[in-house]
Amino acid sequence: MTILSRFRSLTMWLTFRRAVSMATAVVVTAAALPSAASAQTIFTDFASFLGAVGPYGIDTFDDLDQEVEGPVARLAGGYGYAAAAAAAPLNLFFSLEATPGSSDLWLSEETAGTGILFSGFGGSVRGIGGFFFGTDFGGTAVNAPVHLRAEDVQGKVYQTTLNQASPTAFFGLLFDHQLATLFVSMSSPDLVFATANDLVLAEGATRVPEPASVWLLAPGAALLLHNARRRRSQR
Ligand SMILES: [Ca+2]
Repeated sequence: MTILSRFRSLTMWLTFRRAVSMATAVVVTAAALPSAASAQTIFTDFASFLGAVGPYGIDTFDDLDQEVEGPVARLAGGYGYAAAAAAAPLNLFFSLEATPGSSDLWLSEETAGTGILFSGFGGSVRGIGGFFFGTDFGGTAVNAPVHLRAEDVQGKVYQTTLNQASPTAFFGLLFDHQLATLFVSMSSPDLVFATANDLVLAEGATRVPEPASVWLLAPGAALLLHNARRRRSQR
């Protein structure tokens, strides 16, 4: 993939330049915000994430055409969602080959600095994960920090920066409540494009009562038994 393939016209190039300058300003603002405390579990191991969640589906992006106009409706297994280039004047995505000739395609923003917004998850989706990293003009993965911002339907936010982001570095989140959005963005002004692969959407695991919970119920049961005996004795 060549540099020219990212910019098909002068208009796109100018739009891109404007987007980069805007993104730089946004990053400065975001860096000053503290991460809000929220209820979620963090995973950096793919297998551990899949073992902790309930039913899940994966969107490999391997079916993408070279350019996809967003927002685009996607499926991760049986779970529908939308992907969009947030605040992008051009809502386009590129799919990139992991290696030349490979059938493993990635989803990437076309305009550096816009980021990719994942949203519109089904009501049962509480977990999200995948491989989030940056790519250069040619679609090659580069070493650059990736910012993630996830929010559940109750407005609880989790933000983090992946400093070791790469196509093989997994990151996943499991919320206590339904997932609302995940925003993936780059802070680097060095023309790095936010990229994702193998997006996983998951339900929470079905919880069975733990023995400790059963014993907590015991005093209540004893009280009920006591009252029943007292009623009988009063007859
Ligand atoms: Ca892929």
